[in-house]
Amino acid sequence: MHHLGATRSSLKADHLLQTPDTFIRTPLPGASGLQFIVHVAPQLGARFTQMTAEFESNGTLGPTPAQRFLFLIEGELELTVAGETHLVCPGGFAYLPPGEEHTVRALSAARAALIEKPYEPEEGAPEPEMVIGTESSISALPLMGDDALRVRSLMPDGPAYDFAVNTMTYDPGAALSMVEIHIMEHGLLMLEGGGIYRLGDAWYPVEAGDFIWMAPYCPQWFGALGKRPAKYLIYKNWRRHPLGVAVQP
Ligand code: UGY
Ligand code: MN
Repeated sequence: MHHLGATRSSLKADHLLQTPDTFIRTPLPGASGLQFIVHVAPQLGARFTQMTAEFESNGTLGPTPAQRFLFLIEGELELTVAGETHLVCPGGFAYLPPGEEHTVRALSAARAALIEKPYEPEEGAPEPEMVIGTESSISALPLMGDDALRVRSLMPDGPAYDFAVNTMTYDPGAALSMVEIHIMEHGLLMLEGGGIYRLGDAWYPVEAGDFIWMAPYCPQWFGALGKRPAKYLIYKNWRRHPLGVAVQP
């Protein structure tokens, strides 16, 4: 319920904070029994899309022209790919390289983060390979030696892969040690807890359920507040030349 048009959501040239009270759902081609919240897309200047897919039980996802990363937030999904069927539970994720045919069907009402990006081939690099995993089975590494801020890398890192998706978990009071300003853009979904996000020259209170897009070079900093850890899922483009050309080996 809006109070005279007030919302925490904010759109600026270099960032978007989108809070659940401003989410609009839309159907997309090829999918049935589910709706999409398109958080960010090239229409806003991003070079990827990030959506939340909200499945009814038995809903099925359509194909994508791009590579796809799926992270399950709630419910259960069945992923069929390369002749095998996998059960995906909350915290489960999958990376489907471009052209990897697959089907996704919901076994219950479910909610998943979907990140899609046109693949940028790299001269001499191997083909990217499919990944299916669970966040909890990935080791958490302290960021810059800070045990109170832990990063789990869900994607493999190597020349074949042109983006990364991580979870970052902040103990109460933990914060990024610096204001970051970098060429990579981010798509970020708050999964747990909350805190203060600096984006550009604004400081926003944020909490679980919020989405943030940060354009390249958007100044960014986060500090966790409250009595429980804050956790987010974060996308960044990675390992490709800024001019967008394949570099000769
Ligand atoms: O990977 C990152 O750039 C990350 N440290 N950024 C962020 O949390 N805003
Ligand atoms: Mn960053």
